[in-house]
Amino acid sequence: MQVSELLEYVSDKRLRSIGEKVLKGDRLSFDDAVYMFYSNELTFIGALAEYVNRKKNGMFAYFIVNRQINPTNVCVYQCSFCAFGVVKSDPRAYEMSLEEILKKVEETYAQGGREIHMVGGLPPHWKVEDYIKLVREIKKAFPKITVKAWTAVEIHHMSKISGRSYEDILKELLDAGLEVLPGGGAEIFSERVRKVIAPYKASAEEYLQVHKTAHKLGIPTNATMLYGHIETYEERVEHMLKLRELQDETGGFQVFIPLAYWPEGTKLGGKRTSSVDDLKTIAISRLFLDNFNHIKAYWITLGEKIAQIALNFGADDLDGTIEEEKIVHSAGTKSAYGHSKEKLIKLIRDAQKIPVERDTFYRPVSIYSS
Ligand code: V47
Ligand code: SF4
Repeated sequence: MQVSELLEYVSDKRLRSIGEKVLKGDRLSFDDAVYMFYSNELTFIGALAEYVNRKKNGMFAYFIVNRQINPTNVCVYQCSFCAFGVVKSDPRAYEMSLEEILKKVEETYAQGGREIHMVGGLPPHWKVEDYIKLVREIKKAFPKITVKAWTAVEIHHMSKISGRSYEDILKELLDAGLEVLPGGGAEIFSERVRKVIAPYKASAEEYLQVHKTAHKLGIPTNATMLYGHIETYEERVEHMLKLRELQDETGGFQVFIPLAYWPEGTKLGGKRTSSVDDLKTIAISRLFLDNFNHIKAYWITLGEKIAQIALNFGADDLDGTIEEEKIVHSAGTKSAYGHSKEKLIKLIRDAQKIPVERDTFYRPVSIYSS
C-alpha cells in the first residue's frame, strides 16, 4: 500500500494533515512534531518516516567497521544520568596507557576497521596537550584510520582549562589528524533539564557553538539527543529544532542519533524507555530533521531487535562493530559489547534492507546486495 492510501485510514484530522505535509515535502512545525509524540498512531508515523527515509536512502542501511575507545572513565563533571564517569579515587577508575590504546587501534586496523571513536571522561589532571597527543599518536601510527574523537563537551573543557578558543583548539586537533567530531554531550538542550542532569559541563549554547566552529573549519560533526529521563516531549522537539536551525545555517551535521536512556547505577535513576517511545522518537526525528541525511539506530542503546525495526521506521544506519562499548553498558544495556561485521550484515538483511559498509563520512565501501 502507498503511504498516500494510508492517509485515508487515519481518522485523526490533524495527523492526516501532517501526513499530507510530509507527502508534499513541506517542513513540519514544532507543534506538528509535539503532536506526533502525543499520538498513539505509531505505525502511521513510522510509515511516514520510512517514506521519507526511502526517498533519501533507498533500501540501503549503513554500518561501519569501527571501534570505540574510552581512554579513561575519570570525570570531573559527574552528570547524574551517567554511570560511566567516576571520581579519581573510585575503585572503578581507570586510565589506559598510550601503548594500550595503540594496541587496540592496531587490532581494529588489522580487521579492516576504518574508524576509531574515542571519547572519555574528563580527568582533573589532563591538559589540552593530552587530548591532542592521543589523536596525533593514533594517526602517526595508523594514518589510514579515521579518528572521530572528543565531543563538544571535551572541546569546551579544553577551552575552559587553557583559555584558548574553540577555533584554536580545533585547528590544532585538525593538524594532529582529527577528521570528525562525534555527537555526544548534547543530552537535552533545555536549561531546566540540564540543571538536573548535567549542571556543570558545557551548556547547550556552548555545545552548539563548538559544532558551529567545527563546521566553519570544514570538520563534519554528528549530533545526539539523550531521551527518556526527565525531559518532556516539548523539550525533545525544542532540542531537535535547535539542531535543525544550525544545520540550515552550516550543513555540517552528518547524522542525528537519538540515545535511549539507561538508568542502572546512575544517580538520576528512573525507568527504561519503552520500545514504542524508541520507535516513535526515531520516526519523528526522521520527519522533523528534514535537512539531516541520516538517522542512526544505535543498536547499543536500542538493543539489536528494536534497532532492526527502527531501520523500517525511518533510520538508515546502525553505527558499527564497536567492539567494546563501555558508557551505556555501565548503565545496564543488555546489548552485546560489539558485533562482527558478518553479524551486522545479517541484522540488516533480516531487517529487509541492503547492507552498505560505509566510511565515517557515509561514503559506501561495499554494498552487500545479495
Ligand atoms: O554523551 C551517557 C550517552 C553518549 C548514558 O557520534 C548514555 O556517531 C544512555 O554520543 N544511558 C556517548 N546513554 C555516546 C555517543 C555516541 C554513540 C554512538 C555514536 C556517536 C556518533 C555518538 O552516551 C553521552 C551520553 O549522551 N550516555 N550515559 C545512559 N545512562
Ligand atoms: Fe563525564 Fe560525560 Fe559521564 Fe558527564 S556524561 S559524567 S561529562 S563522562
